[in-house]
Amino acid sequence: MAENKHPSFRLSFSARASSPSCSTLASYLLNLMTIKQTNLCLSADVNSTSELLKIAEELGDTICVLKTHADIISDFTERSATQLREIASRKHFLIFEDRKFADIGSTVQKQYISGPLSIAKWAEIVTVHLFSGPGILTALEGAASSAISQYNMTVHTEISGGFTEGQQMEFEPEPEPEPEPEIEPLHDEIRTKPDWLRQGRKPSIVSISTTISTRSEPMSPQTSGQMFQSNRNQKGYLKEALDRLGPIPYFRSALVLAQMSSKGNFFTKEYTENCVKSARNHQDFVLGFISQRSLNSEPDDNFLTFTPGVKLIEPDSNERGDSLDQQYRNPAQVIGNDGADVIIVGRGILQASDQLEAAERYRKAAWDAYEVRIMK
Ligand code: S5P
Repeated sequence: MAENKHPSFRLSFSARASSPSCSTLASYLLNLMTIKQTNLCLSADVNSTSELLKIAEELGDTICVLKTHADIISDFTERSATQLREIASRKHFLIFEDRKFADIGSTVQKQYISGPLSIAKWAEIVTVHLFSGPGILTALEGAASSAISQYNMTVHTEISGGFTEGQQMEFEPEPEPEPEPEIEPLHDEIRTKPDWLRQGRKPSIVSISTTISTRSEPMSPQTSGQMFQSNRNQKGYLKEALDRLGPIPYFRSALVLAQMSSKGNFFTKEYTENCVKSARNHQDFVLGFISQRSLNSEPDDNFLTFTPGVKLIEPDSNERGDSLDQQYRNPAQVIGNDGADVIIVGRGILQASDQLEAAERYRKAAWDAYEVRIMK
């Protein structure tokens, strides 16, 4: 019953983006979703870089987030990440590496920022299990802060221009590897949210091909929510609104796995509640949850709910899962009834004969369910 739902159930994404409790990245994502009218995250569970880049290129306009499992891509290198980042900035979606960190703090810091994957360099979002206790969030947040500081102190040349339709993809030569960032403890002055944002202002990012040092500039509150109310029918709206939103800010966030979609999983109510309590202590870093329903319960909670185990299922179909205990529900059910914000879809799109048509169907189903929900 909508009457008993948390306020975030009925608030628009753009209104939630303006909330003071919203981190820079969450605010950016919510505004991006509003502009592109998509709350679809594609789970790009493919085995090669070429498949990954092809699907990102072809479906990038329909999604707000692209989720990877880099460790199943047989030829994944730093260059794959650079190429994916180029598509993400041109097609406007965030990258989410579904790493499911679960070890002690010292180990996850290394897994996050170094090794062959060096995830912190290219993925805005990662997933984390809290089996090892809430300290894992402190560790990852510290490593994220170090990666951000390192980035801000380095001169970056971004690929500009992009590809024109039909142009063969040619990629930049492998860049010189950057030195591994030193992992610093989380000091108050090194936070993922800068002072100007704490004062209630949202970022404007100046887009130039070469940027030095701090890239987020304080500025007018122009980029607040209502500016991004959908008005897609207006000619040129999409490009203009995306230009105004600016490039993806260099921040890092985590999604806490608080519930899973698989049958017979061992997640208990108490464990899920502890995940939420821990997340509240890391609001700048925790974007939200991987869960089957919204877990916002305190008045100020503004976590985003990403829900996997989603498929467009015909009422009389028996496709409610796979042979390995995955369970599926419809977008309307998870968004409309259970307050999910973003649906995560893999095989429902990847196995379709026309992936673009399928992605558009999922995008529309999820967006329609969201619009109905906020009008309740
Ligand atoms: O509880 C979960 C959590 C995750 S992140 N259930 C899931 O299925 N996932 C991920 O979502 C899973 O690792 C896979 O990448 C995706 C679902 O894929 P699909 O093909 O079943 O849609």
